[in-house]
Amino acid sequence: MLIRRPSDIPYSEVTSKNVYLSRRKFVAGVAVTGAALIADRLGREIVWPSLRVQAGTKLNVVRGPFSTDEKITPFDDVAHYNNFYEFGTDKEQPATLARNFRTSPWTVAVEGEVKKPKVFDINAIMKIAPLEERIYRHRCVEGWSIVVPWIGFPLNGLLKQVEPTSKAKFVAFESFYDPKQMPVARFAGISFPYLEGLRMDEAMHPLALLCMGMYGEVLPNQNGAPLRLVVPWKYGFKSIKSVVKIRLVGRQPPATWNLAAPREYGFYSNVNPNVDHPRWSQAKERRLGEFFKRKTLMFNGYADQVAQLYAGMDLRKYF
Ligand SMILES: Nc1nc2c(c(=O)[nH]1)N[C@H]1C(S)=C(S)[C@@H](COP(=O)(O)O)O[C@H]1N2
Ligand SMILES: [Mo]
Repeated sequence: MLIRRPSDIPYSEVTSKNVYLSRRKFVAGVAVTGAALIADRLGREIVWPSLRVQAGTKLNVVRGPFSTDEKITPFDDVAHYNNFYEFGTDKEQPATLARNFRTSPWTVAVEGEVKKPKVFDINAIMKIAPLEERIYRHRCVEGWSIVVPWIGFPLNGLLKQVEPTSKAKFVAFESFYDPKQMPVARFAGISFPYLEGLRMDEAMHPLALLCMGMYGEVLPNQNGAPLRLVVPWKYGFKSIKSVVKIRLVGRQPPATWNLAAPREYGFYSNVNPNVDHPRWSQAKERRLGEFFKRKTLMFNGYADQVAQLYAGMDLRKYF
């Protein structure tokens, strides 16, 4: 996990905010009907359920809550500086090595301590709730951050569909893994499938986003298509990509980085400038595309929304 110098980053100002905003205006011009939530690149509506959810497909979105008004990071930075170890450990590898990743058809099993376990098709998931655009800060434990207009709806919208029982205390997430499509994964030094977990109240929190798109479009493969989590008050590795299984459970589930190096990566992994990683400080961060570092904020700036989830917990012990 190296932090690259700004001069090493090739895509910095390639897509400006203006280009993104004009794309957005284009999307806004597409007619919205109850049935068709998606349009293709020419703005033609695609009617359910024939949709193939493919990177770059335009999405019609409503404006969601919790957005920051900070400068949005250029699309090309966010799509070419990735951690997705299944497709390589260098930041620019996933954009190339995930190009032919098959994300359609795609299903997600939601099971465990629930009254109505179900295997959802990705198209059915996208119909559960209106797709919202939410501009969130994202802070990687390696010390870089980005501001991204994600598209999705609260994770709790999916969880409510299966009716969790009172025994459900945590939610376990599992990524897709296929060594044939991900041949370089075996050099990554972590085990696959990639696993993550949240406490039930964290998973039900309205900030926790089930994410299917960014910048007005279906997610690029390297950003976790067709479905990922975005948990903005936690370090980036909690935002698991390309999810295929969600299991509600009674006990704290295993999580990939916590398994690999438990002293370095805790289960909670809330962004916390006062608790350093054993090998590097978490007090500051560098926004992709910027030169000077900025101070990292408690809970990544979402303390007003989430601090009460951790009232009375020792955040040095539960890091
Ligand atoms: N399946 C999977 N999910 C993953 C990772 C991964 O290697 N595999 N990396 C995590 C890390 S460390 C970060 S910072 C974010 C990066 O998301 P982005 O590439 O969209 O910025 O994805 C997270 N989710
Ligand atoms: Mo990360």
